[in-house]
Amino acid sequence: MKIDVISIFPEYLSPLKLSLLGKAQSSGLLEIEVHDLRALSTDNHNTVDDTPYGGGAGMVMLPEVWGKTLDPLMSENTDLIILTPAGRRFTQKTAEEFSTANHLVFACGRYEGIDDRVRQYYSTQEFKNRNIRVHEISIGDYVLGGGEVASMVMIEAITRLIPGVLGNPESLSEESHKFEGYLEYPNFTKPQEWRGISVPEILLSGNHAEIAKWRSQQAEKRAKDNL
Ligand code: 6GU
Repeated sequence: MKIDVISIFPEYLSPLKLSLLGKAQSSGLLEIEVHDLRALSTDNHNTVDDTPYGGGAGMVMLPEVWGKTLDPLMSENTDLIILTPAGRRFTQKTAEEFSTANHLVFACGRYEGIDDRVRQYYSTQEFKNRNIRVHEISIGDYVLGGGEVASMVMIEAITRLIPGVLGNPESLSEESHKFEGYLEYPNFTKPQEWRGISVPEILLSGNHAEIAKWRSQQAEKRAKDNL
């Protein structure tokens, strides 16, 4: 999978080089490229935003600099993801859908967002014919300063579903088959007793059927408590 991320703060995305994502890139499973939006700004001040038509608070990101940056990245079979708190909610299901994608481009907006004509332009028939889709996505009901952290959340959730990226593929199939990716039971390891608190007896019993039953009850209880 190829991933491009565009931001006015490319250093903000440096964690993408670390850990499992770093390994997946050195092994060639994944290629992540971060682009500085200001690299293609046209004036001396590297302006990327201006006041909104119609008035109101804040600044809007200029379509021209986004167009110049996105045009060379829009290859055949690409999903363009515009990060915005007004977008469709990102879930485990969305992560699964994007995990089989060929090429993801993340457009990280700042300020009050990107001029809507950028979304409109890359949604036209010309781009549909080239197998290019545009998505506006939010990671939850709260407002962040920009799309950078949201893009990293999505990239981590999506890429760990790519075969070979996660260290232990067992943990993936347990998640998806038993708990549909979001419910989990509580886990314990050594020692058997820690600060006066013991590991639940059932987990030491060796009775795998009973352990599975207990775990699914616990997962269900957690899901209810979190409502
Ligand atoms: Cl994708 N962007 C911003 N700025 N805030 C958010 C978000 C995205 N998702 C939730 N809040």
